[in-house]
Amino acid sequence: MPTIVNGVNREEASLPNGAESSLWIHGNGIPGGARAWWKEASVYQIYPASFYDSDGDGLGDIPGIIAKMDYFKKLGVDVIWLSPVYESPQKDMGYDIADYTRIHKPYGTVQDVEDLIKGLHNRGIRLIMDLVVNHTSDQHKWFQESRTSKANPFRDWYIWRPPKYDAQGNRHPPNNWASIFGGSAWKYDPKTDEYYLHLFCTEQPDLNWENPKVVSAVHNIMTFWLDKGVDGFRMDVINMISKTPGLPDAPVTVESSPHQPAMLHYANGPRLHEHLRGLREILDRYNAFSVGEMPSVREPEEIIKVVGASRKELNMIFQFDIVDIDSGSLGKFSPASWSLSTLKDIVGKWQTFMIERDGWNALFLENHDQPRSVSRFASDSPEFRIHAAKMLATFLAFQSGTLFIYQGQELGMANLPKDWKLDEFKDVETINYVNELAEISKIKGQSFYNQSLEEVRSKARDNSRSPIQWDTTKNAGFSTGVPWMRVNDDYMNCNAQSQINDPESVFAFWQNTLKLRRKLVDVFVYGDFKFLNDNDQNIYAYERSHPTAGRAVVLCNFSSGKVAWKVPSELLHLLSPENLILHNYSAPQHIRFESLEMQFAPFESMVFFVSA
Ligand code: TEU
Repeated sequence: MPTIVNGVNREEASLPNGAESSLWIHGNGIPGGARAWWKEASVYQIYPASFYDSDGDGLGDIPGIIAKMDYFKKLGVDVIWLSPVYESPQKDMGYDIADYTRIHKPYGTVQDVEDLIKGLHNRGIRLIMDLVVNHTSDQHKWFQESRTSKANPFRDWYIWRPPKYDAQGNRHPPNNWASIFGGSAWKYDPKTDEYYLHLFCTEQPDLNWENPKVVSAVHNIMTFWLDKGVDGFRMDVINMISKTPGLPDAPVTVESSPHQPAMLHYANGPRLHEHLRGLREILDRYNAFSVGEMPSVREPEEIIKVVGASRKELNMIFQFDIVDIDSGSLGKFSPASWSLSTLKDIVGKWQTFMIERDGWNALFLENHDQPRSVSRFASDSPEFRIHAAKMLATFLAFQSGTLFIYQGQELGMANLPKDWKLDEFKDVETINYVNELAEISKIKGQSFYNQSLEEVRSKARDNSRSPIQWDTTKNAGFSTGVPWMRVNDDYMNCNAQSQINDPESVFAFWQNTLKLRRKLVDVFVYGDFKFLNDNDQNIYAYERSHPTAGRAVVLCNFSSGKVAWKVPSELLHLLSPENLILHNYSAPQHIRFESLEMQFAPFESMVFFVSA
């Protein structure tokens, strides 16, 4: 019988090559739990506006994506996640949906989506779409009806409340919740003398999931697309659909503001799991994939209720521990430095927790809401960008979980230049914040404004929304028209055409990484994880192992310096050149055994493997 400690099967795994036994953490005796296609998959996220413009109107479109299907095949991804392409006034780049069963005209048609599904399936690639059902656009017919009168049948499809009045008779919102995009989370509608809730921008009214008709309408949206062959969904802020009954005020945590962060009242509310089980029933009819986006929730015990295999809710979720690592106490645009030891703690926590509890991770460092990871977590300087992008690929891709790559990450695309004027930034979150900042700075002064602006430039969602850099022609080959957003100036040095046939490119490195992950799936997807939680502030080292498949060690230098790393004695025999299976430098790396030290070049990463 294996030794059970705290309910976890902690046995001395019989490691290959007589390596010293180590404490390996795995769950139900099967490392990584039951096998499934969605666990082994790598997912490539497309932000349609910026991917490829086929008709020269300056906006990416679905025919443009269809034109690039062989690119996805060449890269070696298994699933495409398509950010919203539905009919929308585009106040939040399509995350404000006016009709879930029609396509935003500049993007194409439903037929184009069907053609995309067919073309991808013919290439053995699946398609998941974005399910944005915490809110709609204020232009959705449901909301247009809802706002006409309190007696309208659609009134209760949204969250309306009467005003509050103070002793002086001044009108106020129903509670003190702040919108995530700034200001109050309530918008007053004079026609019916009530406020409606919008956790995001005013044009994104929250749906009322207490209304069974809303739940049923969402189920119908899912089956509409699943019946067309869509293979699953990424579910936008799905943990916000259940709010605290009574919508009580949030505690005052920002003294200077009348509006307070209220995540405790809208993240993972009391009926969330009931609703998620309802969505899962639909998904299971199609063996469909689900990844939920769950900002503002950190507790592993809360998250395992969603992604635990036995819970029958979602396959996995995006949790925000890593992408919030540099958010200060006043939110994402307030400064905070981060350390490698914090990153180690986060990754170690989630890797071991999900293996122990038969849950599943979604692995990501970038998406359309985040800045470029090479700029944020490493370096986008001309000297280091390529090695740094490859090192981050190594860091991420060999962890246990489903791997997500955001468009352009496979090329090592970087943040927008620091000297761009603010009018190049198009995102509603950025614009709202900069306007708010201008007001605050009237009190806090110019230096506060300048410093805060630097944070905005580093973290704005716009950084990852500039057009994909395809080649060195006008607009980097993205569009023959005027791009909706300016192309990054570095496209001459960073573009797909110069990389797809270059064995030393970031693209080629991702190709190899995905091949290795697939080839050693028992180790890298299903294997155990051992975190080397050493205090080294430069080297991130972790081990993966599967009793019958073998053992791997992943080493990443997160610094721009040449560093020496004291090799743990139990790894010495493994870290030899003949076991090196992936290296982001072409020059061979030699380990100096006598001093038990390994020398790392800037942002150097290596993966060593020995079979069982
Ligand atoms: O984002 C959820 C969310 O919390 C965002 O506020 C995000 O975390 C933040 O912008 C990080 O800076 C989802 C979508 O991914 C985002 O694009 C939408 O704007 C938002 O929901 C509303 O649909």
